[in-house]
Amino acid sequence: MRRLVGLVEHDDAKDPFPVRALDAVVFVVGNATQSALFYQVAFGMELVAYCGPETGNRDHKAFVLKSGSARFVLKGAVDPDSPLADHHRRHGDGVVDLALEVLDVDKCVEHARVQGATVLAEPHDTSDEHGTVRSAAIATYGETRHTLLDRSRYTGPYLPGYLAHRGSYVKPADSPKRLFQAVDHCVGNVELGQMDRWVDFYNRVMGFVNMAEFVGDDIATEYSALMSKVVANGNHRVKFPLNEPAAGRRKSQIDEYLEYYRSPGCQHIALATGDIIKTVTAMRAAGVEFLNAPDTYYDDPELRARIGEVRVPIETLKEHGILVDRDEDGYLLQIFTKPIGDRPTVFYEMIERHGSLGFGKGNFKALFEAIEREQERRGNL
Ligand code: TYF
Ligand code: FE
Repeated sequence: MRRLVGLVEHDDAKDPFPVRALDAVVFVVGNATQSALFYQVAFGMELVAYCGPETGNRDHKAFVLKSGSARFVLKGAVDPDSPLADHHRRHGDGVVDLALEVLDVDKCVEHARVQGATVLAEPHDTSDEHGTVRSAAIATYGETRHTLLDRSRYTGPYLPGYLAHRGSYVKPADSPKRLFQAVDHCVGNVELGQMDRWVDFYNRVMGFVNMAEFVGDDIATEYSALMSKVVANGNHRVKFPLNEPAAGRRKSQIDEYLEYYRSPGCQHIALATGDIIKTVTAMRAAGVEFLNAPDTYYDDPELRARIGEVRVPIETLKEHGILVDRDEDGYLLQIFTKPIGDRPTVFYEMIERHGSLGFGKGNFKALFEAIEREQERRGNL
């Protein structure tokens, strides 16, 4: 496997909250049965596990999908009185859980508790014929949680209670093996003035460190009125940028999110691909809509000078609407979908890194202007 870009040496023994990896992104959606098909057809994901009424869960259905190391879990209420139905009524489709694989659930929870975290589920074991998973959960921004899992004693397809399940969708023989390999980062939107509080939460409670990239007042207010800082776990495998709205000329895209999500929550998930051209071509063919950079973006001589040589001609990037940014470590290619649900809330980013550890700072102007054009079309500026 190709080395993951940007991992750093890290001594887990000295970490009060050692995180191995992102375990899963768990969504509550209005129709998990149909969303599961969307992620197979349009995101090329593989359905691997299921629980629902047929397996003894009368409350909701849950579909587990994989692409490389990325795992998505889609939950939809079956019982009209399910808490998931209330969650969906309020927030629409969204992320309820950024689950983390940890080395020692009890140690992490104890540290989190001492640091003032809200423990939503105490450490406990669940078991089936495939073994035992130890897990717990702590609260983060809005109604989002971090479930912490130790699955070292478990060999089943996901968690106890889930059955291996392939469904009936058959991928066309000529489609790429997979469209993305991993989750690169998960971004949270928090309320005005709360970003530093949440950065502090990740520092103190979860031992995350601050990454260099941030968007301050200066850039923010000029284009799209947001501020952003990035925290990462010890080895930088798990990266969580945090945005807050800033007072700008117009309504911030973060305000629009908060208004429609009705609370802080996860704004976008960035998915790492080794071939963004192939990925975007396949996703577009399946009907996924992406934000478009204006042609002037690619014709800008300053941009061309700054980015230098990348692995494809700029004309190809222009054809596909892919953005490019370079920093001292290398470059990255990225593109953003429009919101994937009915509300203007959650969207995806596809990212191909070539050394760069950043988040596309050089693209913020073009990107935020494209987001504003969409906001305007929705009447939310
Ligand atoms: O994750 C990031 O920081 C980039 C840029 O509302 C970004 O993907 C930041 C804020 C935003 C949309 C994209
Ligand atoms: Fe991003």
